[in-house]
Amino acid sequence: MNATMKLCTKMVAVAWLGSHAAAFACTPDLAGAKAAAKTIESKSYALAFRTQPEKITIGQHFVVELAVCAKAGAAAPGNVRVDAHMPEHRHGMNYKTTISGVGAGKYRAEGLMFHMPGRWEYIFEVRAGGEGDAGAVERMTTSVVLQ
Ligand SMILES: [Cu+2]
Repeated sequence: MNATMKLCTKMVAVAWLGSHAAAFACTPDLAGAKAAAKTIESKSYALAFRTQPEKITIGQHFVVELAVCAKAGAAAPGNVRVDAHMPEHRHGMNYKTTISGVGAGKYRAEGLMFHMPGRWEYIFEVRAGGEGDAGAVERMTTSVVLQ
């Protein structure tokens, strides 16, 4: 496929998504966790996550379980990154997280720790895999206040 054709395909995909995105949003499946999971969206992806334990304790490691799905016409997620920071304090966490795929669009991130009270913002980055927009990164954020 030459560059011009590629560009055309992309423009068609974007136009189509623009008019149908809301009706065709996917539902990320975190089995058995619907009630506790929080769902956020970007242009191409929907992501649901929950923490383990559900209530985060300051200074205690916790796990984030998440599920990602591509909306209609979007490239499948290639890989996912999870990070968190305190926007008002301009610092991140003191530990690096590790994330592993656990099958069917599900991931498990370990080693997160919020070491002080205040507003923490999760940053989820989904990198497109496969064809089409492969390599494009979309970022989703949501925050939680710890007391
Ligand atoms: Cu801080």
